[in-house]
Amino acid sequence: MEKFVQNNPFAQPSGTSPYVGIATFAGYPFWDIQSRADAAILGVPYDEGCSNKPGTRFGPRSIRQASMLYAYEGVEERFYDADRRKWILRGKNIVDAGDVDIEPLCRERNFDAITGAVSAILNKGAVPAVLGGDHSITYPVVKAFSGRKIHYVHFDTHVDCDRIFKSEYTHGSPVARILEDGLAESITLLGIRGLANSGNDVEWIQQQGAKIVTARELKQTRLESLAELFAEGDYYISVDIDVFDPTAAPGTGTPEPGGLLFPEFSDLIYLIARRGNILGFDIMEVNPQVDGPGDITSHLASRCVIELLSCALD
Ligand SMILES: [Mn+2]
Repeated sequence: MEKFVQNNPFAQPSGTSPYVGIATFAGYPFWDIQSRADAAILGVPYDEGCSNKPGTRFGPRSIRQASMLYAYEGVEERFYDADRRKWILRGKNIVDAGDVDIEPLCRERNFDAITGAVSAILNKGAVPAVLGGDHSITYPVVKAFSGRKIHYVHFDTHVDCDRIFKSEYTHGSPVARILEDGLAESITLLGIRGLANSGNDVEWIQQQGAKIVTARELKQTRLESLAELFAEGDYYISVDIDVFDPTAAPGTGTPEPGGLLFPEFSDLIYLIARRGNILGFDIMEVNPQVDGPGDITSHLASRCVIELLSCALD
């Protein structure tokens, strides 16, 4: 009878049923920190920086759950991208590093733990793939890249350089913190739109040298002519799920009409990957508490992670 009891709940799925077992990202194995990995998924269930609807602390768990849709087959058979008619991530060693241990109301301690966990992944030569959480945590994540001369690309409805709130560490200000600390060679903000941006912030961040391409501009510009935006070099890509249109991503705290759809996003990150190396990335602001039927926001986020993994590793 004992043969029917799994000794290791994180054992590689046999390749038939995505609903069996404890969810890791897409059923990838839990990380044994001594072993080599090409990329490591890291959850950061922190949402104390949120200024509107809370709940993104449940984002990592929800994205993992949705990502099990892609665990039908064993890792050797993954993945065939039927849309691009090619194999992606074949032979890549991807692991799930679990979550950063978050303590309520300990912002400094939590940010240090986040920087530490990302540094541990980088020190092993792996690409960190971070699941948020609210967008404030991109700042401690990017801190782990200090000294690496990264180009920082920020997909978001909002410019995230708020200078109104008394706290400097809300989900509305990671871009300002990254800029001030000199963590990025360049800053490019993509998909900006809507009425929830302060006009003063939009003008200020451009005066600091950041490039902005609005959602409407992205839709109306030929992809090839956007290539010159991206210098050759190393990249960190941060994705606020609210860059997508709310019809595609309703499960987020600050939705705004007029956003991107998945093929547009996919083409943009492929374009960036053609110009440079993606050293790390995050998907932030998925809030399953306000998601639509079918958990579509978590499903979209999990698909974005796989797309970004492919751009970073293939
Ligand atoms: Mn944001």
